[in-house]
Amino acid sequence: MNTIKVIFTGAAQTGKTALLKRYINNETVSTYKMTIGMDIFSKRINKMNTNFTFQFVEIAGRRQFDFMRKGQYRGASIVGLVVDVSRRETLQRAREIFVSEILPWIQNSLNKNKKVILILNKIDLDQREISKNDILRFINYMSQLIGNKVSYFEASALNNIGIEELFEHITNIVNTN
Ligand SMILES: Nc1nc2c(ncn2[C@@H]2O[C@H](COP(=O)(O)OP(=O)(O)OP(=O)(O)O)[C@@H](O)[C@H]2O)c(=O)[nH]1
Ligand SMILES: [Mg+2]
Repeated sequence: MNTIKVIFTGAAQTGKTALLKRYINNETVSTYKMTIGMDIFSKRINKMNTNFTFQFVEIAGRRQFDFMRKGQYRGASIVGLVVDVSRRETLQRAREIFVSEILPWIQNSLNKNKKVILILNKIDLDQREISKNDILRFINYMSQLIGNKVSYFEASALNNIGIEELFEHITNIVNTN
């Protein structure tokens, strides 16, 4: 069987669980329940007459689980890096995670087809602490280090905005591998 491993990472409370539950079960996560360590969500998808199992692994954002983070990347093809538009510190945390985890994951892998997706979540909120310019700068920064492996999506797990496009993109990546 073809299993594709996709990591969802980013600061605590950026909406990783909410995005995945929206996509997998069309479930709304309205109260925060922290993920403990990590969580796995699976979905079977048929592409080009082949069955794929997408294994989405969420790495919890809370600092108390930092000791568990690094090992999760083994065997992953795609990383979704989630940022909360209403909290600037989540962009800073994304940059840290990029440098300390995503960059080594890409540099140490023999397979060159790794992809990184920056996901700006909670775009339903009017309170914005992250601008388009901040995002562009961060994408440029990542692209200088890993080339054209970076794509960018905006979403609201709460209001179901951009979810289909995001996961369509993720599940289509296998077509080009
Ligand atoms: N307004 C708004 N709130 C959201 C959205 N997505 C998630 N939330 C809320 O943000 C909080 C955190 O969501 P989670 O999905 O649990 O966050 P997480 O990234 O999984 O957090 P950890 O598991 O601790 O790393 C919850 O209260 C959600 O209801 C969104 O798109 N818009
Ligand atoms: Mg979570």
